[in-house]
Amino acid sequence: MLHRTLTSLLFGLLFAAAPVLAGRAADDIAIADPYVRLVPHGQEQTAAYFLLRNSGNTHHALVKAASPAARVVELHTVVHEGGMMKMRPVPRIEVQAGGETQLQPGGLHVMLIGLTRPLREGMAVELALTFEDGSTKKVLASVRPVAAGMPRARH
Ligand SMILES: [Cu+2]
Repeated sequence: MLHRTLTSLLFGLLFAAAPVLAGRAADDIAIADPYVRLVPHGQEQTAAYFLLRNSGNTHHALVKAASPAARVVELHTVVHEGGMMKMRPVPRIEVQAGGETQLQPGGLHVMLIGLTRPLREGMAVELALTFEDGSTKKVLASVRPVAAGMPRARH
């Protein structure tokens, strides 16, 4: 009887503590295959792509990105408008609990505007990704050629 009471008390405590145990985005989220599109010398902007994998039980959102490789870094998506593909800034990129969000050419991406030095294939570009809960994760994205075309910038 006592054991039973203790067990239910324990379960009660665990249940009550669940919201407190919500994981930090920086711990819950893994960044897979980060890369930056190689662009010709003289081109001032490019994009970074990666897979956001959320292994936690909390919904997270990427709200900011920064990089020493670019003067301005924005979160973008691509929209189809009047038969044209255009890039648009987005305030956040969502990652469902236990889910994945893919950044890829023709879709969501991190826009690097005003490159601070020319890119070379294989170069590592540091990205600092900040999530809604304030936690930040740093990743190294390697520069590589991307076959798919990039829509014209409309910043
Ligand atoms: Cu863009």
